[in-house]
Amino acid sequence: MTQSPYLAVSRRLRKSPFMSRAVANGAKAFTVYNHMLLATEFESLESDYWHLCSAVQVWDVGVERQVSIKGPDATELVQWMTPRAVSGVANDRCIYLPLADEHGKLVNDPVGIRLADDHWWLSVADSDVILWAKGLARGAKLDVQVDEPDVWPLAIQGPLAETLMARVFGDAVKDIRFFRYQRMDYRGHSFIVARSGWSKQGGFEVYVDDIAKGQALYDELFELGRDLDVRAGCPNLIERLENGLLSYGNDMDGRHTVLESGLGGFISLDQDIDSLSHAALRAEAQRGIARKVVGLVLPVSDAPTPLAEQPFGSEVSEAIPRQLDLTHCLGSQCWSPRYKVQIATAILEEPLASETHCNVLLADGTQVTAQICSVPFNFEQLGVKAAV
Ligand code: THG
Repeated sequence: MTQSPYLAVSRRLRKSPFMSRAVANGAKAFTVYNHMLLATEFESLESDYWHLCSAVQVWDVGVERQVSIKGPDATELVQWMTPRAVSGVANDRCIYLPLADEHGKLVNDPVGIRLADDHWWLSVADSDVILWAKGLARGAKLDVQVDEPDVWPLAIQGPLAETLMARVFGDAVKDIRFFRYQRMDYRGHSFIVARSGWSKQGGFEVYVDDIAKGQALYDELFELGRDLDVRAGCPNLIERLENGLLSYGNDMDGRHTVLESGLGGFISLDQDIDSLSHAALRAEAQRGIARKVVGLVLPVSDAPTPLAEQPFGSEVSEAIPRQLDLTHCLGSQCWSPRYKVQIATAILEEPLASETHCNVLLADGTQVTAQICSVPFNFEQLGVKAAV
């Protein structure tokens, strides 16, 4: 039997200051994200999921790199990069910002953090936003400094996250509203603490900019959370897909426009803003959106079945295929232990995208009928009941 290949980890795969703790706490699998390693699984995808939905987890999300944009023209540059209006964003706010190029194609979808009138962090998903930002700044001769500071976010997620965070930071964390942040003292260091994070179970993110204090914080969260069954965790595929959190590079990428990616609700097309993608996106909205991210619900009864192999670069282009070959358009997929169905995203051309059903050819050659729906999934509307 041939041994399966392993990933050779060199210095180019950067590590966060919490890497050894994640491994000691049982991280089993990693992916590569922003040239760093990101854990994807601890005990198992499914048991991580149930735990996340019922307790509290500490996630090393140091891969969420900060692109710092600072200077008199900082807001001008950020506005150029996103079709969402940003000038009115207050200095204690986080805001979800689709970034798009002059064709309206999605470059990234960071959380923007406004630190000061002239200072932003873009907490980026997996693409090299910093190079694009530097190029735009240079080309337009903007007075800004663009760099990547040593900041490694830690996420505290789950229904008991607030209880745990209050034990460490005091009851004041309870006053932080969704997508707002406050500077909170921890052993004499001021950390940015936001109510945010890549799950729908509630929680916080601490932007760790001091390694020693951050590691002490990590350890203290585990000490003070023992009775809450705190565990190390990571963004969970099942939880985020069930709840419709899209992942750049998985569900959509630089080949797709902001509107095709289903992010039209997060942009300001009716406002006159100076943004690189504005004209292209307005024209697309007027013309009609040719394809879009949809959800698929497949009545596959047994646990994780691979739906299709997905070589990068292929795109579906037929009109309504009688039998959809997911090789060409599949995004993320997982088995939902709550709803006992397979769920996935796909990018489908119109008019197929607006249909309610299609036949899908699975990797093993069998064919099933899938429901097509919008994302986030509305399981009740689809007639899919939680089994637990
Ligand atoms: N936190 C931080 N940085 C990040 C992420 C994060 N960088 C990478 C990635 N995640 C960026 N993408 C997203 C996508 C969705 C959300 C956050 C970051 C999100 N969306 C909410 C939703 O869809 O319900 C709320 C959006 C809103 O209402 O504005 O939270 O998680 N630091």
